[in-house]
Amino acid sequence: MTMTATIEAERLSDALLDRLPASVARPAYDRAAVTPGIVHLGLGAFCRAHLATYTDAVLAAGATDWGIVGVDLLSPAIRDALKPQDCLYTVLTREDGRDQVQVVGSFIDAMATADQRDAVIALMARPEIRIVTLTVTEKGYCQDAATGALDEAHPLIRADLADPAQPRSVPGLLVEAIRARRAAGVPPFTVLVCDNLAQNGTKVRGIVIRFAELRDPELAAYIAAQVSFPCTMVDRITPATQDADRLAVDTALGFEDRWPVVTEPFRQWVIEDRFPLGRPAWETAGAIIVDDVHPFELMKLRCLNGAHSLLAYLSVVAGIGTVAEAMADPQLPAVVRRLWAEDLIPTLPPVPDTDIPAYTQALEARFRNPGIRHRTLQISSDGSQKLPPRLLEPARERIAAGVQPTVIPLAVAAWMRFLLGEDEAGAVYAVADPLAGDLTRIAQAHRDDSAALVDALFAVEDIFAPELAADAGFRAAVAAQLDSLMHVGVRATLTAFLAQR
Ligand code: CS2
Repeated sequence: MTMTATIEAERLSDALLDRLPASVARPAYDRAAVTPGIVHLGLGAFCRAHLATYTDAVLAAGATDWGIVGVDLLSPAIRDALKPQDCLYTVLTREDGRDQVQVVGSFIDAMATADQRDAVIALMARPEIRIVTLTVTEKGYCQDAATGALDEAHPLIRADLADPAQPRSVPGLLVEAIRARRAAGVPPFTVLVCDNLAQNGTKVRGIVIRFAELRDPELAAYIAAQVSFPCTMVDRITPATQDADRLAVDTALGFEDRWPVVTEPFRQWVIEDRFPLGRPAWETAGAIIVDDVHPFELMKLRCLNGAHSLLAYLSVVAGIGTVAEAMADPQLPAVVRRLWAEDLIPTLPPVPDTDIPAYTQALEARFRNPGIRHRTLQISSDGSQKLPPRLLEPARERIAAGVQPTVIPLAVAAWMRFLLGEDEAGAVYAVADPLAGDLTRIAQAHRDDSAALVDALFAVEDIFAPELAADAGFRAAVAAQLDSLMHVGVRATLTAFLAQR
């Protein structure tokens, strides 16, 4: 027998909050007194760095009826990590080597649809739940990304229409919960979509009503008349948690946290104030309450997320691992600046109290934050869902205004090159996308013929609106960039690109 018994680190919990190091911020309120007011669908890193931190501050200011019950939708993994630690977890905020550590308490319970679907629906139907918030990613809404309408052929939608009491899709779950509330005489909750869709609330409203129409037209009419879907703009760069993050957090706490999140200091939340059953006073924590989110959302979705996608596809193909590394590249920052100045900012309406060029300068600093290891491969996922609102819609608007975009064709071409699934050094990576099967098949079929590849991908109507696909100038520009990426590579393509004006 050896003497090296492993000592299991004690797990973060309510009972040991008092024993955390003084530098660690923790819930400044009695968690036992907090009751649920929000059900949150989608327990990933983002909502835990965003919604939960704003709500934590509202609870610290004295509200007791806005606790959040988080629902894990894909697998029960996050629920299973959080439950044994009383749903507490750590938010590690990093910038310039300055770490701030905060234990967040606003999730008061965690569930998973994988094995608790009926209980989740029953909770959503309870009168004290007044808001259902969602971070389920773009694809979670089962939309046709080009039109933003419900994808009626989606396997989950078909399954839910066949068996609506056992929903597996997000529209199916929302509609079943609203139906159950109505049957119990409880007015509907507000649906607060916190994903990066253009006009997110309005779009999801359309998707949910359409699903309900296919299920029960009378219920659809009720939802159309009674359920509020405010639009929001959400922003905080929060990569998927990595093992090194867990280690850093455990070291800072002196205790074990199985699923912390690492994020940047910046956060922004702009919300339309349409909550018939009330809402937490999120503005006291810095949220901006407005009548119309649209200008804010366009600015963020295009400038931040559009630049992310451009960087991600060029970087994955060139073998550059993170956004911060991409921003240390001699060429990529100049390409991003041109994307903002030439193609995106001209499409934006004025944004209240905001200087848009200054906003993009601040974005550049955020992208450079070396404390945030945001993997370009993570951002590359779900391009079929992300490209339309981030880059294709602005391209369409520029063309409609009589101007060919200059940088967007390069971004679209980089995505097409990315679909080959192999970087320039021959390293293979997975193309993660709900349409991955079709897209990678098309890419492989035309891997030696850039013009044929562009034609075949432009024909995918779920991604390219017919108007944009039909524009010969845009198509030729994408084809020229793709040809260059395929034949001379990212570096030489960028050299040529930056040389022309
Ligand atoms: C990113 C976003 O993964 C992505 O596609 O562009 O997750 C981005 O980091 C957030 O929207 C920032 O608010």
